Amino acid sequence: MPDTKPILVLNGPNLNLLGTREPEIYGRDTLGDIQARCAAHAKTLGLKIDFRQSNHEGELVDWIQGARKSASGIVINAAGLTHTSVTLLDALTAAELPVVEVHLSNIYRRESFRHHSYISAAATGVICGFGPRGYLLALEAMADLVKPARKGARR
Ligand code: CA2
Repeated sequence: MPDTKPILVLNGPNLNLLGTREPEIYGRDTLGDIQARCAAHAKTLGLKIDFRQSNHEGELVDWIQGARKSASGIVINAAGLTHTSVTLLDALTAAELPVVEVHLSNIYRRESFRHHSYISAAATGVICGFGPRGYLLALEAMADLVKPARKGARR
């Protein structure tokens, strides 16, 4: 029986500004463009997604806590909270779900304060530096993580 719970795709503070500023770092796609690409790609992978953005750490925590029951995995770009938030790490750890951390930019080519991610300790894997395509790669990884039985399935 396939897992029908959606993948929660979470976006942290200021990602609602994508496409309006700093295109040299983050590209020209808006978050709406990325959401549309994720939805289309998820369909091809047989996944459903629940795509959200918040500028509020507590709201992200509430959504992660809810995901424990309502989602089969979490893709997260925690934005600036990546580098500051033990709280998000604790929430992601408690969710006990597969987690893929995504960043549009290659955080290791940028300022040193971006080189450390608190949330990576709760992530199954991390994808950074591929722009919006990173979200699609994360969904591909998630498809394997939530449907491991597919490997041996009859075609
Ligand atoms: O590369 C990423 O995806 C980041 O998570 C983006 C964060 C940054 O703090 C992380 O180090 C890396 C910043 C998100 C804010 O995005 C903006 C987009 C347009 C204009 C201003 C901010």
